[in-house]
Amino acid sequence: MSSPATATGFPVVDPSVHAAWLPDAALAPLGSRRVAVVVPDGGAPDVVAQTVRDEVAAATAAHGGAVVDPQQAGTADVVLAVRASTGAPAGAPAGSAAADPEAFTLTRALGMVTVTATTSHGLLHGLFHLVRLGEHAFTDPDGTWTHAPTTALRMLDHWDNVAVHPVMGQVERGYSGGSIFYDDGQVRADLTRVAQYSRLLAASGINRVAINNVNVGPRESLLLTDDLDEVARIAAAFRPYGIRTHLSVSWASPVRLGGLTTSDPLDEDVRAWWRAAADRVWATIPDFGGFVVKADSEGQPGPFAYGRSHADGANMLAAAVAPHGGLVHWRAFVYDHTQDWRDRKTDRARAAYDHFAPHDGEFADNVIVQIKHGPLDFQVREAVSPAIAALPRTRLAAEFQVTTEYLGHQKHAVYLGRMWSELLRFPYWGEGSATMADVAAGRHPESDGTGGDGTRAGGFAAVSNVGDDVFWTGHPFAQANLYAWGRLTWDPTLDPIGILDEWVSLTFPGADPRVRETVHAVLDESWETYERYTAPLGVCFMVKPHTHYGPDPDGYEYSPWGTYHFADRDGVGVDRTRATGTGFTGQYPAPWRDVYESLETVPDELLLFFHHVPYGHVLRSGKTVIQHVYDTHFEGLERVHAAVEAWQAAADAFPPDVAERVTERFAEQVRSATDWRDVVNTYFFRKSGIPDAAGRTIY
Ligand code: GCW
Repeated sequence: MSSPATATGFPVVDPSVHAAWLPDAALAPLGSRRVAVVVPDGGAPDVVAQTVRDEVAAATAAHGGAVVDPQQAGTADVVLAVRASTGAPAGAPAGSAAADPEAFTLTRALGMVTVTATTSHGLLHGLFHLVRLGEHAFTDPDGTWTHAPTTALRMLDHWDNVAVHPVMGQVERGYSGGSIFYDDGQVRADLTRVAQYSRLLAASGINRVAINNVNVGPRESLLLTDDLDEVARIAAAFRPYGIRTHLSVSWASPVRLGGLTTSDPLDEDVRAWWRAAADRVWATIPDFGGFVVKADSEGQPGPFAYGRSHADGANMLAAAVAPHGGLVHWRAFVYDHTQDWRDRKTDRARAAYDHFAPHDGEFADNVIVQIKHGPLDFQVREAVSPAIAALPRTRLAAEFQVTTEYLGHQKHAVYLGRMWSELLRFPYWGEGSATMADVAAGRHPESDGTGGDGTRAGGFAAVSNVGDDVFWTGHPFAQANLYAWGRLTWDPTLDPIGILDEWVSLTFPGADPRVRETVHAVLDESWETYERYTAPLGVCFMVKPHTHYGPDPDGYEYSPWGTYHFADRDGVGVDRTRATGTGFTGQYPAPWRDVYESLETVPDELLLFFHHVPYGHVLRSGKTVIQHVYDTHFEGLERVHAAVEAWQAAADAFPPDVAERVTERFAEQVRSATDWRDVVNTYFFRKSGIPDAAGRTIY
């Protein structure tokens, strides 16, 4: 299974769970060398600096290297140093890489490797950078490189419940067992896994974690008050690796917990209640990050009940946390979930923009409006959210989902690095323009007329896929998604296939080359494979209601959730044009508002997201829509079979526990993908009456 804990008892690891991308052997290249850690004298080192020391001590003890006294640093192979200046050019402009407190500089010269940073956090990132580079850190050509994150806010959100929810379970949309934080109504007594998790996250680039579900139930509400000491224990487990803790809070807390009769954000008692609550939180956890809020969304309470806006609500909380330097992540996932399916005018895709764009400029400086990457809900293929481009004077976070709610529940092998990379690089104002990642990093081109200098960043957030499963993520290969998310938040321009390579090198150090080849064969294009056998051409939501696993083309068609595809005997798709549809295309800046509006220019893969077309409509690929549906569904399953063959030929090259779990998952993927192929093909054949040109079996 995983590597044994080192002789020093550090790092804190549970040897009975999989080591993910930090097995002992991943630290061998560093640990076999003579390493000096130099942190400023005077007083005790801060907790993160101590972590760097402990990591080095443990690695060198385990792998035959040595800790070199800082006074003798000149004799070491590796020097890790916090210095007031990293030697980067003097007067580095604010916002430049060298000025970032998490930045580090690596220099390889004359047989010595030096990593310098101005803070211990930067040094910790530099340490893990060395780990990632492996032997290359020491053997590649000489040079100097500075690395800095694209944004200071790189967050994971847990949808973990304290009490087991009767429908959603311990972890909402969690497919990896129970919660690492809570067990059946309580914070766990043993937080070893949280400590181990924080180390994995720090090594990937994450620096903030929200520890409870955005749907905040009565039991979960108490984390803010009665259970603060328990939250402090969790924060203490994260702190050594530089990760700050955030809480999801219920908008109704003043009523639920404070005994007030209202949660009206303009009510003075309500404001005082939140101020006092925030004071207690920061008194208990001085480096606490802030609150995440899902308000007026899917039944969660919010300011609408008092005739107040989202800006009123968010700003009231912002005022309460501001004296402590706290943040409010206010989610924009606001739409009518009690829609009448007969109502053809209401378009859920429009909702985030319609609710939030009018309030641009009203949100306080410490409010971050958190917007899902797509206008619907983490579908395998949907358009990018136009709201992300529409609030130039608001700090925005782009929200993603690492847990695969709509992408196979970590039973299907689906690598999401390429999908996220494509979304993060989406140029909102046309080729070469600012991207989704730029906007999240505070570089909106219309920001205050300055082009955005990065100082008003909202960063990135994503829903974690981790649970108490022995592999952390159910499917061992779903670890790659968590790793890739962290890496892309640090640098959204990284090549996602290169990230997968890093993950393989770290997770399976020294493995048979077939391991790397097989991971690539199975995962590189697995996103497109999944897309091929599920909902076609951006039509979205053909999943089974509630569980969101497996095919059910009409599952949401006559429901209140606002997710319809309008398939009939003649055609399919949602008319979101300005000319004849819901007008959604008009929410995009040029050129996309016109690119998506026109059948001539809309990309094939998003055709049915924007247009309702007859089955005989010819795609830009030259195929009809109906033939495309049939072909992709047959091909999708064939690609799964090919992945299984590649897997079976090399399974023996993987550790036996990994091999066993992956083999088991593939059996389910084949079953489920077969179901998808046949249900979707049969559905469209019965609707349209048009046979498959290739005469294959459709039921
Ligand atoms: O994707 C949907 C999920 C809900 C979730 C909601 C949200 C936490 O089906 O389970 O609730 O989104 O993002 O708030």
